[in-house]
Amino acid sequence: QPTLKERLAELIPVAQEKVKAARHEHGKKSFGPVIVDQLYGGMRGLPALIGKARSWTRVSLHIIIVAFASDGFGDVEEGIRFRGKTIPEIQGQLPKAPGGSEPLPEGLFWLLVTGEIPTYEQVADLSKDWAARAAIPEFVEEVLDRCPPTLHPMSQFSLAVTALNHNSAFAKAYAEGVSKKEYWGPTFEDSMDLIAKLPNIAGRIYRNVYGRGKLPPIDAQKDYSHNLAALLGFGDNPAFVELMRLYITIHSDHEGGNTLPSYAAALNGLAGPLHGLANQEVLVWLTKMQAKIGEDASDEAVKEYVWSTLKGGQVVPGYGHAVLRKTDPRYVAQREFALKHLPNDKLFKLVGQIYNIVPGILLEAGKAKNPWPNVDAHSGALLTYYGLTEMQYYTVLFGVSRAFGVTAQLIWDRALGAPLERPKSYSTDAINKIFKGK
Ligand code: CMX
Repeated sequence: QPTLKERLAELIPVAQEKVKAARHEHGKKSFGPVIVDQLYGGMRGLPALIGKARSWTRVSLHIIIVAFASDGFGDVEEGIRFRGKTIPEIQGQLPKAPGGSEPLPEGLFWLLVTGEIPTYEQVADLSKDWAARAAIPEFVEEVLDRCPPTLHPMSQFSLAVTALNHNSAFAKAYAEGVSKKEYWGPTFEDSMDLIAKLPNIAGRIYRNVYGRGKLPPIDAQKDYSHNLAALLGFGDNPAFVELMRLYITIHSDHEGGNTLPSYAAALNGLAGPLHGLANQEVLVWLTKMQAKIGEDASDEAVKEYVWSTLKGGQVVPGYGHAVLRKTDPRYVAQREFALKHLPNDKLFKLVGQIYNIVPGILLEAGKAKNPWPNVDAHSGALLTYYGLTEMQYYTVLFGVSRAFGVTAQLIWDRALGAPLERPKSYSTDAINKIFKGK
């Protein structure tokens, strides 16, 4: 059976030819009009990129452009797809750990990179490969150890990833004058190294910031999520390990980026409160709600609290989406996990109660285009249940997962020689001038 890199080496020339042929045949065809509102509206809905490690079909044309601030939604109604597969499909088809029922993120990475479902053996080999690459350079450990615990975990995360660039295989190959045709090889190595090292970075930040003692070593016999859970201090809880497998799998899909430092920049984008930091904000909001109206509050009391949030000019965190127009399937996957593992948990019940209440209120308020919950509305309640209660840390886990999607795209960007993306901007004066008298 081929390794991931061997399989990629087979797939890349075929994909290169396919792109060449598509450009030859369709290159000069118009993709439709761009309207001024799309310029003011953050380029939403503007077809401007080709998805490379996602689906090659119709859906890839719907992806949104802002490379570091957007999820890869295939279809706004249907929701997210990974290489054309829905979340329930990947849950059914990807290999599981012995005794586990959630997909292994190793398999998801294989799927994102190749478009194919791997065998269990191929996934197990990836687990071993990542375990072997997991150590981080000593100076990166020192950078993290010297961060004050008051520095937000996401800032620490971004710092550490930027520092990893010191050992970048791509940077080295580039400096040595590697041919453009060979770019994808060192990029693949960087991607594998990055993913492999994230548990040690995330674990170190968690333990440093919250005083949780020393990191255990990586266990080369265990899968990625098991090691991540162990580094955080939850390796003895099989349900938490399962949660990590699901969590890393469903948070992964994303646009690409150019280099390791771009992934660090992506982390900074993810750390915005209306984006990835919303999973922290949801828990902050829920905790404040519980403090104000109690743990078993009535629907009326919850409604009043939601309205008071809106009237205070704030958003309801965890609801709405820039692209999606229905309940986020990643929310659904997490809800199903909760129904299986923690059906009677009070916080989960509150999350469910809010699910019944908030969409109606957002519809009545009449502004949000999507009144339904997004991925961030649920994850914090699951982590809290297992004792990972430090909400400021949550987006770090989100960022670990995102590396899978970003690097899968990155490898293909290099393989296909994708250009830097440079969307053009206009001033309002220029818009007025262009359309004067039209
Ligand atoms: N609560 C209150 N108002 C909301 C809202 C919410 N959850 N979602 C949207 N709105 C408001 C917007 O603030 C906007 O108001 P203004 O016209 O006054 O500016 C209006 O409804 C229209 O917004 P939209 O087109 O529906 O949504 P956007 O594409 O502008 O923004 C998002 C999308 C996610 C930023 C927004 O829905 C939001 O702020 N949600 C809460 C934060 C959140 O959960 N973010 C996580 C998203 C998932 C992720 O990216 O990780």
